[in-house]
Amino acid sequence: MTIKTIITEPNKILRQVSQPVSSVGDDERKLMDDMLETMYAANGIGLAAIQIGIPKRIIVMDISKDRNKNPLFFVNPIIKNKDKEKTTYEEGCLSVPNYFAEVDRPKYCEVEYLDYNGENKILKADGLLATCIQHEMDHLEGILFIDYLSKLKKTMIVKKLSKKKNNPDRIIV
Ligand code: GNR
Ligand code: NI
Repeated sequence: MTIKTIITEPNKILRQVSQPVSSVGDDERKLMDDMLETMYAANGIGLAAIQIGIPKRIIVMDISKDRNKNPLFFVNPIIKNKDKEKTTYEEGCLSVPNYFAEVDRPKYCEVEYLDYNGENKILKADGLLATCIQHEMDHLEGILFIDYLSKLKKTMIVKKLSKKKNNPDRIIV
């Protein structure tokens, strides 16, 4: 397994729309292994393939808090159902390092996808799991959480990231 470099804003690659995978084979599993290792190394709870520069509809996630890892793999995910009710979560993104902001998203959703073995699955998600899967699925469309902020906040973040010097640890906008 290999730890890959995570692409950060501003970078046009992050705006690409990712393409569906035709089947889950050894190449895709190798990619998912590398993505998971990269995500763990960066202390993230999710990662989309485009964040390491690969425009495929593949996501890895692990929202477990303890040492008992519980990785989830999503290939070609589709949202089947989502709540009208919204929930607010303070989101961050490995491609927008050190910046955090509240984002509203549907509180509950159902996602259909292929797993690590290429088997068709449905996940019913709420709480952080629902927030995270929707954040990751946005990456597949070239959307970042900062796109939901005011133009002023978004511009400020992108400007600061493009200078990337003396970035403090954690900035909540
Ligand atoms: O590590 C991550 N934490 C997080 C926190 C709140 C909402 C979404 C996320 S996903 C993020 C990792 C990432 O950038 N995935 O694309
Ligand atoms: Ni992200």
